[in-house]
Amino acid sequence: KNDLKQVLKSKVAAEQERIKKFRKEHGKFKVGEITIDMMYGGMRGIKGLVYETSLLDTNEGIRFRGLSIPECNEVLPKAPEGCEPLPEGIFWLLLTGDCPTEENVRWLSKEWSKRAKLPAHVLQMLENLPKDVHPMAQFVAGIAACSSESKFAKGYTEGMTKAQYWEYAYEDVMDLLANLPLIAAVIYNRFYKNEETCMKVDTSKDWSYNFAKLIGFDDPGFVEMLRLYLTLHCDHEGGNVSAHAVHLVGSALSDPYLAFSAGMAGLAGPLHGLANQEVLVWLSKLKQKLGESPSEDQIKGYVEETLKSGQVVPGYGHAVLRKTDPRYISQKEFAEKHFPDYPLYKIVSTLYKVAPPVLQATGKIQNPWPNVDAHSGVLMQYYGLTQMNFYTVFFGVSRAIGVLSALIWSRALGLPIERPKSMTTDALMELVKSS
Ligand code: CMX
Repeated sequence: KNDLKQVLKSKVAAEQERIKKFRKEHGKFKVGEITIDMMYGGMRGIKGLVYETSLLDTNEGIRFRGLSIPECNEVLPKAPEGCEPLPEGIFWLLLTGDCPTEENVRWLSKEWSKRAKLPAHVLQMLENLPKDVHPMAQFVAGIAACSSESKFAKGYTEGMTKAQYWEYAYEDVMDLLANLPLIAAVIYNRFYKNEETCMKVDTSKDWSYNFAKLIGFDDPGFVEMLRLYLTLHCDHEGGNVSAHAVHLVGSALSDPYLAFSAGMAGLAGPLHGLANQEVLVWLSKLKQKLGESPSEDQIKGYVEETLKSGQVVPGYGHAVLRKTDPRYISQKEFAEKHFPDYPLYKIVSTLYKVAPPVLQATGKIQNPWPNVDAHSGVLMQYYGLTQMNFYTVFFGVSRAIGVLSALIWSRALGLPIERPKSMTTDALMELVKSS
């Protein structure tokens, strides 16, 4: 009952059947309308993708297989000595739709630690990269280079059947999740410490503990923070850039390593995952200018200046959400519990008070509230992980959990190659004229 692949096997056939029936009965049902503004506007509001693992409500935030973030924090298993949910648990939940038992989660921790073994050529390639290559670019390269190990690609060459796609994808996903902390650690240790990474993983410990250890952090507080962080950033339905990129590239039957590296290239953008780095850069400039304990008015003035100079206020706003991101709240609660008097946390809390009205007053920003990236860097800073251009790599390790669970399901459901129709402006004008 702990073997995840067997658990999944029992679900796949039933789900295929359910969807077949649903499509037969309602395949021609109209889901919505597409306007010209939507086409020029980044496809906002177009319901055009099927993605099973999570769903975003504009006001409530994300739900993972129906569970809100506070519900997940409550019900997901914890480490024997910890209070925060284990990311292994959310992987089990996203993949199977069932809340895992403690035993399930311990099985998964062991399974990932057993599979952790980075190919020598990947290590060598990372070691040969110049140090000024951004950690996210290194991460993308490291993941893509692991494609040499893909069981999915090998299976395809050897003629696996369509019904077997998901099983081969599952094997790659498990190997990739096992190896992501190693790839991240090699980059971190070389980039910031000029050190080789000791690749030993403790098979009696969980994924986050081992990840923290690999980068030289053994403070139990940091490990707990990492467990929460890696759980919170795992998935945000299918249309965001990283999830959509993985889905799109995976639909061409590129193997999970290649599909995931494409998603990570998207996460590296400043309007998406890089925003957590941008927040810290922005906060550091604020501190440089205004000192460690600025007043509310000073912070408000800094937000106004940022807007006046034509820049975005990083960590605020969202393409879909219209309220404070519950992932922000969850991180805030963690900070409140562990370091309520940390000066940087106080600045971030004051921002939460003063920034939304300023953003709202512009009249054009759809969502003036903070998103996940407004808080995560502060947690890292408190525990001494100060290298901000590494933050998006943590985000990426976590994001793997959701987008790769979804990728397994895309292959299990036999979703075809993605190919929406594009139009030229002339063709659109013609369409309007002839209507
Ligand atoms: N600061 C300043 N201006 C902002 C803003 C912000 N935080 N958020 C939105 N705007 C501006 C947009 O740039 C846009 O301006 P123009 O019309 O002049 O181009 C206008 O407000 C309307 O934008 P919107 O419909 O509210 O937001 P979008 O869906 O276009 O963009 C997002 C969403 C997240 C890219 C945007 O809010 C932003 O740039 N935020 C800052 C970066 C950030 O925190 N990104 C992380 C998001 C979470 C994640 O993916 O990790």
